Formats: sequence, structure tokens, C-alpha cells
Amino acid sequence: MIKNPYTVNLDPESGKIEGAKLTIRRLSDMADLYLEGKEVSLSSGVDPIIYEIYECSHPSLEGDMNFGTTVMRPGKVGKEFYMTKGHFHSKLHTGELYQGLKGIGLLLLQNQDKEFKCLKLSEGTLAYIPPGWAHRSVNIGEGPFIYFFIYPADAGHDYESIMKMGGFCKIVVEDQGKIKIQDNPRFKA
Ligand code: PAN
Ligand code: ZN
Repeated sequence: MIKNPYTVNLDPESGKIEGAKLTIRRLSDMADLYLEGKEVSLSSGVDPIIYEIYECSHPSLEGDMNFGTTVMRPGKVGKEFYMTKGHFHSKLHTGELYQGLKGIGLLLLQNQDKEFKCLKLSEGTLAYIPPGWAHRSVNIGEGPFIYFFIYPADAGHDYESIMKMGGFCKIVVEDQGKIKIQDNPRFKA
């Protein structure tokens, strides 16, 4: 397939990318991943948007790239801050780059040896995600947390492995007004 170079406009305030495909993730799409996800979603009767993804994706061919933005709302489910589902890339040897555009968030990273890292992202921070590291973002601020991402178009997303493990080994919670990174009691090593 012949592809032409192009430009698109990214509004750094809203995170919206003109013409990009929009995916919306609500609590019901990921209630299992939060400790109190099911109780909160059933009892409140509302299904809040946790984050939106604006993605310019291309054919899953080696050498091509996908890029876009993730716009995370602020909030908590029980004590846990709003987070993304999190994934390994299906092709484990593919990495990714994130750039913080607005707000403040944590990037949780975990590899297949269960090593864990946590990086802080805010406007202007570049975060390199090496091949082999599963990644999940957490909005720890009071406003939206927005970041840009770019990764190989043939990487694929493996959410299943994260679900099977009960999430990442750590969770990010508010405890007595403080942000804490705690062991995830549902994590199956
Ligand atoms: C990002 C993420 C995005 C949402 O584009 O897909 O931030 O996270 P989930 O895919 O875990 O819901 C990325 O890392 N792509 O590979
Ligand atoms: Zn990724």
C-alpha cells in the first residue's frame, strides 16, 4: 500500500487530535481491575468515563507507527486513582514513547520477571518504555492528565495477561490525603 506523509492538529489543552479515531473507556469496561470496581459501578448506577484515546493508527506493518493522545479524567474508584487498563505489547520486543502534555500522572511499568518501576509524568516529560515492559498510566492530579504516545503499528495490545495477573503488582491509592503506592492484594505473582 502506498501511503502519503501528512500532518494533523493536536490541541494540547484538550488533547484532541483532529480526525483521529476516538476510543472511550468507562468504568464498566474495566471494573474488574479496581479493588472496589464492581461495588462502585453497581451501587452508583453511573458509568463514568475514565479516559479517552485519540489515535492515528496505520496498517499493522513492520516499520509503520501509530500515535495519539490519551486524555484521562481525574477521579478515584474507591481509594484507587483512575488508571488505564494497562497492557504488554503482543510483540514483546516493541517499545513506546510517552510525552506528558498536561496534568500529572504516574506511569507504572512491570516486566515478565515482575520487576516494577514507577515514573512521574507531567508537561514536557518524555518517558521511554523499553520492549518487554507492560505499562499503565494513573492520573494522580486534580485535573485531566493528557499524554502523547507513539509506538510501532504492528505491536498489538495484550490486555489478557494483565487481567490474569489481577493487574500490576502495585496500586496507587489515596490514603489519609496522601498519594501512596501500595502492594496490590489481588496480584497473582
Ligand atoms: C497507549 C495506551 C493508552 C490507553 O496508546 O493504549 O494510553 O491505555 P490502554 O491501552 O492500556 O487502555 C499505548 O500504550 N499504546 O500502546
Ligand atoms: Zn502501549
